[in-house]
Amino acid sequence: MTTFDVIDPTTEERVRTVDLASAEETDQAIARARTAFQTWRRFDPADRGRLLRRFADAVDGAIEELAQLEVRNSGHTIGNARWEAGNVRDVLSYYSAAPERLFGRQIPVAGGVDITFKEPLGVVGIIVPWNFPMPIAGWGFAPALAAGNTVVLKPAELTPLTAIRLAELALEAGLPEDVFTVLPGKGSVVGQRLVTNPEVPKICFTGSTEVGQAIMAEAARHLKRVTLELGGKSANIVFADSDLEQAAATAPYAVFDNAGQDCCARSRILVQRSVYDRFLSLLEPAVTGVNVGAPGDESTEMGPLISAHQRETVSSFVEGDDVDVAMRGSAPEGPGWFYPPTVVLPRTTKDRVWTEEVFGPVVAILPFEDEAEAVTMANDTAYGLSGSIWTGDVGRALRVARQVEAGNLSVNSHSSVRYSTPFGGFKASGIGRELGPDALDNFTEVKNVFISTGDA
Ligand code: TAP
Repeated sequence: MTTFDVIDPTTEERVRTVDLASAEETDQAIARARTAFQTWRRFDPADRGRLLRRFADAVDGAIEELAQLEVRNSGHTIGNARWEAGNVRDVLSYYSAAPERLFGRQIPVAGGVDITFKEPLGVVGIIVPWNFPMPIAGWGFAPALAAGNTVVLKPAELTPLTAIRLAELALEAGLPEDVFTVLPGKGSVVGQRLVTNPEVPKICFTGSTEVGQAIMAEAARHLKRVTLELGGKSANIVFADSDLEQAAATAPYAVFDNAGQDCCARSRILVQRSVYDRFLSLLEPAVTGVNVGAPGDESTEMGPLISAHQRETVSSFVEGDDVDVAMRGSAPEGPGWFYPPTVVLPRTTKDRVWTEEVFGPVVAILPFEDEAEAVTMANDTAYGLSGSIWTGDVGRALRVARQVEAGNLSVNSHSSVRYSTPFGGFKASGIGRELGPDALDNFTEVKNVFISTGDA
């Protein structure tokens, strides 16, 4: 049996040793989920909804336990971790209404009645990254289960603990065995097998663009459905007519939250040139004021990075003679993979820190002249996940929002994610939508049935 030592990124100490599944065990779990699908899909829709509500209640009762587990496994601040566990509860509760509302259509035709059904797909494979272990798992399994699929979920090797607990809570809530299976394991073993096993018709993947591309290529060989939630390099566009104090005070949290390990991080700040200097001076206290420390402390705003490897990756964007650091916050010394909030002034729009996803607490700032240049610069990226627009002009807010090539935009706010609204990327940021009413379409196939009335 292969095992993995889960390490606390704050103390660098072992939290638990987890057994990793093999390719054969993955096949066996898929086969069991396939059998369970035959009954789960036929459940009375009201009962399926009731069980998902009980699962939501079980998560609600375990919020503090799950949150503390995430603090230790992932170094998330306790405030964030409580929100993340609460998000799983809310997503389950939102989709618990879906089984009774998976409406088809009745389409007028000659000679009979034509109706459509939204049929479940079968066993859905969900591959989760380490940056938001709980919410990203929930965004996959809640709508998938609600639509009548069964799920085999692979958490990231680094962060399996909350997913393991969620699977236990599902059983405690009364979900039948093998409807929702969590299988800790390596991406190259369990993840790969989920993608290649022909009994899994759908893969829901969140992670790096490279692995997402490889999964899509392999999925194409089997014509598997995919939802891909990949990286981002989102723009925070600040116009001169905005509430500059508010824009500067909130910008750090739009990129340093979760230590910048967030695909929605607004890691490029674009500021209109006429207010550029003033914005920088307002930004400085906001950056140095970010409280970085032990994630279990209630007042901490930013914890450590997930791993020593991730810290090396992040620092590779900043260390070097050709990088101009404008300002820097603080980070604790000693154990823990901390990295200080850092603001960089790129020399050109070709600099790596301006073009590549850092996935750490590093933000780059550049000025723009006018609205047209702001849009051009915002769109000058392979990615298209999210972004923010700060302006006092509602017409401009809508004009720019319509032109920025990204799936999730916010005006005078940095909000990206609500369980009741769709979330997903344009361009290299992904394919498909999670959350809101749209997610169910990604876990069902439309079936058309014509019934002759014999009078054609
Ligand atoms: P990935 O390698 O993409 O890992 C994401 C998930 O995919 C993990 O569960 C991983 O398993 C699994 N996986 C890896 N190789 C696979 C394969 N060949 N087949 C199937 N599944 C596979 O991301 P990472 O290496 O952890 O992070 C690298 C960079 O990706 C980050 O620095 C960041 O830029 C980006 N990233 C983006 C996101 C989002 S939300 N878009 C999330 C995480 C990372 P293991 O846990 O075993 O590796």
